[in-house]
Amino acid sequence: MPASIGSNRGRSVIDTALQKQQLRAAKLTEFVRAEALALGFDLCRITAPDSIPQAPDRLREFIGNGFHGTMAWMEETQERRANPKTLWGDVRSVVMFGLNYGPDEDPRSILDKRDKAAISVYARNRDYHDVIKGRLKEIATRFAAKAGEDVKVFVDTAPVMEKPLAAAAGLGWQGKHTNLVSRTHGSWLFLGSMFTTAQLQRDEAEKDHCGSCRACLDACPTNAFPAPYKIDARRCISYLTIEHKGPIPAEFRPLIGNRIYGCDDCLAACPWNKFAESASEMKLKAREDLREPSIAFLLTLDDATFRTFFSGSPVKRIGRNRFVRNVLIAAGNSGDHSFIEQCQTLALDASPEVRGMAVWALARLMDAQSFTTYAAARAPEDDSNVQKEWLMAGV
Ligand code: B12
Ligand code: SF4
Repeated sequence: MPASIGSNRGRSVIDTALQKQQLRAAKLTEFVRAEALALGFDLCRITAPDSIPQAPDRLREFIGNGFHGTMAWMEETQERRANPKTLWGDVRSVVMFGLNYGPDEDPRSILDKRDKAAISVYARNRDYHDVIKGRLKEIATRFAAKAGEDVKVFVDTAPVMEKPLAAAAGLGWQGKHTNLVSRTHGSWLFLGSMFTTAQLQRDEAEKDHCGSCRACLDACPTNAFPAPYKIDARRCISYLTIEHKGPIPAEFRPLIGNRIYGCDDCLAACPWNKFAESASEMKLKAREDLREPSIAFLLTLDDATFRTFFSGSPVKRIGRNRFVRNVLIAAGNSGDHSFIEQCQTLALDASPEVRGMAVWALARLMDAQSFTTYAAARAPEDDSNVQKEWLMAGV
């Protein structure tokens, strides 16, 4: 038999095998997308594990600059975070999911209501980690059964660079505020991912549509963007109120206003949000009592009432002391003298985190004469951070 006939036959065997593989990939891709939409995700697109070659250098730069602050876990997981293949050597496809959580009204409207406290939109209901993880696990179970392949699902806390991967999959692009922006859902998207050993059809990356707009950069109250597309987390109110333990650096306290858990200003400023409305019935709705909670009420929370009030909410994660520390900053910024009595009670709290911030709030709310008289009668203080607060208050 002439060699050319043999190699033609060989080629056609390979072609048929390839066609079969492609058909299988197409069917599995269709399956995962349909499951995602049925479970209430707004977007589902696929990328390759090696689609973010620029991420390792950018993450190195971010950590090298110290922009991660005290989030030591970012440093510890750097290698795995920057490269999906290092996290899981067998992964062949990365499926990225987006869930719209666009608010019904402009979340900035509460910032002028000085007796109210602003909880960022993402934290106004059940913990999105639980919601998304639950849905991802359902998809993963069905997908693994259908495909006979291995899967792993991740949301937020795993060492996965969700934003660059979502951009590579074409869910949107990383905006100048560094978050993913979508043409259909603006800046209000949660992200999650499913890694799998299955070969799936890959989607195209999305282009950057920020243009010359710099609304998000100008909206930031603490100037947390050293340059477009780069964030110094140490200056971000989200980091300061959620991740940062102990006293919040004094320079940021007046700028925090009444934002007591996270911040939405850069997201809310994004012009692409006009497309964020979603008719989905599975969209997370805000808990009514977390839309505009009163500072006076939140200052009364002890450990037990805090846990009950924030049961199932992401806010619970930071614990009562850090939370009340944040509420005291809002009280100190309010100019509302009716909070003085509550702040005086909290200046005697068992937690130094709380006592210190109560001193700061009192120094702002009381007139100089009354504060001096009050300080002269203060209880002895052995915590060095609280002692510093009294010193900063001029006592
Ligand atoms: C650490 C973290 C934070 C930190 C640091 C923020 C940050 N931007 O990294 C803090 C606590 C401040 C934070 C705050 C918030 N977070 Co957060 N956070 C994360 C987490 C866990 C890791 C992010 C990370 O890897 N950062 C490291 C840096 C280096 O990576 P990067 O941000 O992608 O940085 C890239 C750019 O700088 C880019 N870059 C550099 N130069 C250039 C140049 C150009 C031209 C381009 C295009 C890009 C580019 O390259 C870098 C690497 O890709 C992710 C979950 C996850 N596992 O991904 C959630 C996540 C990013 N957070 C989220 C949310 C919702 C928030 C808040 C809105 C919460 C709130 N309301 O308070 C704020 C938003 C603040 C902001 N403007 O980013 C969502 C964002 C969803 C989305 N649509 O993008 C995520 C994805 C969680 C989720 N699963 O939904 N967060
Ligand atoms: S979340 Fe708020 S503080 Fe953080 S970068 Fe955006 S606007 Fe600035």
